[in-house]
Amino acid sequence: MTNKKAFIFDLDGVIVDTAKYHFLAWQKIANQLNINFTLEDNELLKGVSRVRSLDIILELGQVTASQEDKNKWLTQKNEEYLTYLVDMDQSELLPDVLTILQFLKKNNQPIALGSASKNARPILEKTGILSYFDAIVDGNDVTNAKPDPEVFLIAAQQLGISPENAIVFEDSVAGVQAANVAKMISIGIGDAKTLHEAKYIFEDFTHIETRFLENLIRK
Ligand code: B16
Ligand code: MG
Repeated sequence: MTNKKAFIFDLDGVIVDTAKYHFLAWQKIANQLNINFTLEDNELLKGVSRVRSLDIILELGQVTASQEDKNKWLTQKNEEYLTYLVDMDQSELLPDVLTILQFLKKNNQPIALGSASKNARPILEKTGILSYFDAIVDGNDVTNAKPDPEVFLIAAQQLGISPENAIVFEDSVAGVQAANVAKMISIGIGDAKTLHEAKYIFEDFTHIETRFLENLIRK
C-alpha cells in the first residue's frame, strides 16, 4: 500500500471519553448558579467550544451575566476539569483506538488530531499516544468552531494531503458536518441515528475491520 491518506481524529468521544469529566466540571458551575444541568443537557455541549458551552448552560438557566463573570466561570470550569485529568493514563483510551493508530502507523499513513479542546496535548501525552500524531490542531489553533471545517482543513494542510483524501473520525453532529463541508470522508463513531449525516458509521472502533481501513487507503 503506497497511497497516503490523512486520517484525522476528533478527541473527546473518539479517542477518550472526557465528556463525563466536562459534565462534572460544568455541573459544579451550574449548581453555583442554581441552574439545573442534566446529563441529557450535556449532550448539547459535545464538540462545542468552552465559551459556547457556557453560553448554552446560561441559556438553559435563563441567566444573563457580565463578560467578567463569564471569564471567571470559564477559568473555574477549566481548573475543575483539569483535576480530573491528573490521574489519566492509557487505560482511558476508548476500545481499539491504539490498535487503529498502530495499524495506520505501520502502513505509513499520516495522522492528525482535529479537536475543539484546548487541553488536547496533555490528554494525548497522558494517554501515551502523542507520538502517533504528525499534526495536532486544537481549540488553540482555530477561530471558527465546528461545523465550520477550519480545524480539519488546517489538519489536512499540515499533513500535506488534499481534503478529498482526508478521513475524519467524529462523534459529534457538528464535527460530521464540518468534515462533509470540507469534502472529506466522514466516519461517525457512535449512535447511527444521531450521526446519520456521516458517510460511514460505527458504534466504536472495535467494529472497524482492517479490511475497511485498507480499502480507504487504496481508494
Ligand atoms: P476544552 P472535541 C470538545 O472536544 C468537547 O467535545 C467539548 O465538550 C468541549 O467543550 C470542547 O472540546 C472544549 O474543550 O474546555 O478542553 O477546551 O470533541 O472537539 O475533541
Ligand atoms: Mg468529540
